[in-house]
Amino acid sequence: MQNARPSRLQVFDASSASGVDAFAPRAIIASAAIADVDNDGANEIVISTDETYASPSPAPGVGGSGRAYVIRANGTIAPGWPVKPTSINPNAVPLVAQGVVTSPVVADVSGNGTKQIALGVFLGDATIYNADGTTAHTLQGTFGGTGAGSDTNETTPEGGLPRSSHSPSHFYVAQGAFADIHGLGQLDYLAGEVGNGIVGSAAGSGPPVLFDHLLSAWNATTGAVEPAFPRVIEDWQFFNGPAVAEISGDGLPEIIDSSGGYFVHAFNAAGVEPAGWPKLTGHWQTATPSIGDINDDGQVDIVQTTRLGTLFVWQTAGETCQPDQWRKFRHDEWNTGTYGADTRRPARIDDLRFSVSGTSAKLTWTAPGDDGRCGTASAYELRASATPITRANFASATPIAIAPPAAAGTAETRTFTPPAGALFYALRRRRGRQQGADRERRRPRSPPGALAAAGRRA
Ligand SMILES: [Ca+2]
Ligand SMILES: [Ca+2]
Ligand SMILES: [Ca+2]
Repeated sequence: MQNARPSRLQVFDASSASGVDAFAPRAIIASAAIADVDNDGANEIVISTDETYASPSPAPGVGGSGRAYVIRANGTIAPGWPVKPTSINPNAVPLVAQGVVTSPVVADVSGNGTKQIALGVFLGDATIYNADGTTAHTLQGTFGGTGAGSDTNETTPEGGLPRSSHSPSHFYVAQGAFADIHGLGQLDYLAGEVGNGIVGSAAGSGPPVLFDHLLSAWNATTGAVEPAFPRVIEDWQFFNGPAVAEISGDGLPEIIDSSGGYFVHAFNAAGVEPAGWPKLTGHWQTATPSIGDINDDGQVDIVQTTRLGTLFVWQTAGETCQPDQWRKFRHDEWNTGTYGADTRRPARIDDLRFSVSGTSAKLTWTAPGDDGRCGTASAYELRASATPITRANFASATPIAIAPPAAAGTAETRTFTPPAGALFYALRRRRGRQQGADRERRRPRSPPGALAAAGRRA
């Protein structure tokens, strides 16, 4: 996607579609989501734009609306789209605060195959739309009064509960995410927001008006505000947003969220941060945190870059093999922006050994997982040949049936009668079921595993 004016939505792989072309009269600074929104077997492109229109307005003479689209693979706009979310001021700052500037996020909230899409226009309400463009939930950012979120129980200026006087909250330029923050198989929608004071601040001259910066969370099924949210954070979330993973060792996910205010927070569904959090970087952060086990020690690590160019990495107590949540900007390695998209290959088999025992051949290796070194792959494909086996000629080598995979990390041994003349063996594993209950009902497509080869004498 590029943002020359007028903007074009360009598909760069010409073989994948006949062409998606110009439709937006203004810039696109959001990233597209790619998902089979209508569950017909073909992916759609979900994209929002900087377009703004004077109507429909939330009130006469005030505000306007933005636009977001679902584009089918043949380049046409899907029925019911674009949606036209309304704002009290959708045209505040050229490019960065104009229309729907942040990236739509997608999830199968109800688990029936069709997807929901969450997005927000600048100074509007975040909204969850159905696949057909109808509104599932307008996410009112109301909070406060008494109890959670009230002035009286705000305990800290940062990381605490918002001031009720700053209700309602408004969507602006922070990114959103879907995640199962309770670990119960029900999704929440998360987004950075600002308190209502920004409306007075935007109204004109005079002394600065203070307002809370917030991390908001709603039950995506009901649209209700989570009781422990929104949380107050220090500063603007300028095109960054939350990432989600279990990092404390208690099995319940944390929402990792940063801002211009130098801190990286890790709130669980109750709004509580683990010991040692938040982290101080001392810099303005403009990137969504990324989560993965970068040193392969079985526990996930959190990576945060800062605007001044420092890269922070924190080790955590969260198991590497955990249900997938929202581990980076745009969710996954393919940047689908879609909760549940499974883009992880099985880990490489890197210890394949071959030996001969009488008339039998024997292969040994350590079982890879289904997602990296996690889970159980669905099948092995063993091939033999008199000549070296490569990815290109793998399919033409002689297949040898062997028993299916054991769980990741298991020592595997298979003995078999070698085909006549076989000198080389190659082993590949195929993807299996998703791990975690909430992933079993989704049907993502997955990349095949890499090839492991062993050779010599049969
Ligand atoms: Ca489709
Ligand atoms: Ca936790
Ligand atoms: Ca690690």
